[in-house]
Amino acid sequence: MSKKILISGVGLWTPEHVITNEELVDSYNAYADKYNAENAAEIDAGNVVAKPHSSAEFIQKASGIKQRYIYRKDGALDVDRMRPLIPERTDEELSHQAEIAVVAAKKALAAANKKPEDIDAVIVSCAYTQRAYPAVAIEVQHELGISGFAFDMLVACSAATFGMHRAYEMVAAGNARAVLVINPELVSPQVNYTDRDSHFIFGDVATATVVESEETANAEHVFDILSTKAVTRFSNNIRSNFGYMSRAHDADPYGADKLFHQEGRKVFKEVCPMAAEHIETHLQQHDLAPADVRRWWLHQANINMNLLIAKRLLGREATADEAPIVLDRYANTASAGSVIAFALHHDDLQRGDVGVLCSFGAGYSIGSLVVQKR
Ligand code: CO8
Repeated sequence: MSKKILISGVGLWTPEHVITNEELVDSYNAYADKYNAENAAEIDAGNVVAKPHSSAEFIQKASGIKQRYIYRKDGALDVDRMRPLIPERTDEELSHQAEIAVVAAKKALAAANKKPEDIDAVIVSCAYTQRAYPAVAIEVQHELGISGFAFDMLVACSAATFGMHRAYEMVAAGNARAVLVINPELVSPQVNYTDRDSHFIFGDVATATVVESEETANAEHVFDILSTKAVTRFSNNIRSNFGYMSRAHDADPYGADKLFHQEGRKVFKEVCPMAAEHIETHLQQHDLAPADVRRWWLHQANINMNLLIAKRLLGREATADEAPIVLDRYANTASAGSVIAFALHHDDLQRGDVGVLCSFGAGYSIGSLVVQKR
């Protein structure tokens, strides 16, 4: 390919509300006690399983998460509700997800030194969109005053990287001068706060990147995309069954299987080797070895996963400078984790430094970009 395609700007929106592990566990344990008291007879008869207590120590040790951000804190910790309270907006108002997308997008545009008229396409790529249509991306496009076209795409944890892949291809094909890829990960409505196995995992955030060609780029921190690589392999180990079919089958549309649920241990065991092999093969395409990589912006689901993958690749532990961790603060933010790491840890790299941005998760899906500081 003759013209180089690059990432020229990144934006990050962080919610103002925080839930610490301690707050989350206190609320869940109060809920569990109430549930067990209300169901005491059925639990004693063996018909209902008692809810065990959660523990802040377990959460930090098993995942590395200390806190998470949430778009609206009201309701999520209320033992009589256990889900966030986010008032519905009218069709005339900007939707919640578009609102957070716009904030991240504006920051990415500013970082890339771009105006709305410089952008030809908008991709909103994330784990959930709040409605089927009109596409949230088209709403965002309208709000920002961008011409051209926009669309939504869903690839769970790999939505952000897969979105950047599509942007890369669109710019390479000459179908767009510059593409805005936005990841408004408003995941808290799908978290089962009554399930101790998963109540701690997720946080809300929005990230955005600008992908354009070297012909138009004029920002301060610019990264050539050397190539992109993706793989998917079907697995039921991470699943959410919520969807429009609920109305037709009469099952509870908010039942536990309709929310996020997973076989966390299996995911850990199956995804780690898959991700390490994927990254190694991707680097080989450029005659690069893991030791040649200055920075790893890895998916942020579990600190032990990231340590293991980095160790497999490097043969030793990666330093925090080499493979920054943001999930202690942000928790798992679905597809945005690696982009948050990139947003917070990219401007110290020197010309020629190589970095790898990689997501892994539900699907299974793995998406990587090998980039080089210009
Ligand atoms: N407090 C105390 N004990 C607990 C808790 C808790 N909160 N939770 C579980 N335990 C108990 C378990 O019940 C178990 O007890 P026992 O041994 O008696 O059965 C014991 O602790 C050990 O449990 P696990 O084996 O499950 O513990 P792990 O060490 O495996 O840790 C993790 C659990 C942290 C979930 C870990 O397995 C993990 O992170 N795995 C990787 C999962 C992963 O990366 N998934 C990706 C999901 S994200 C994604 O793909 C995006 C989806 C779209 C976004 C959705 C947004 C809503």
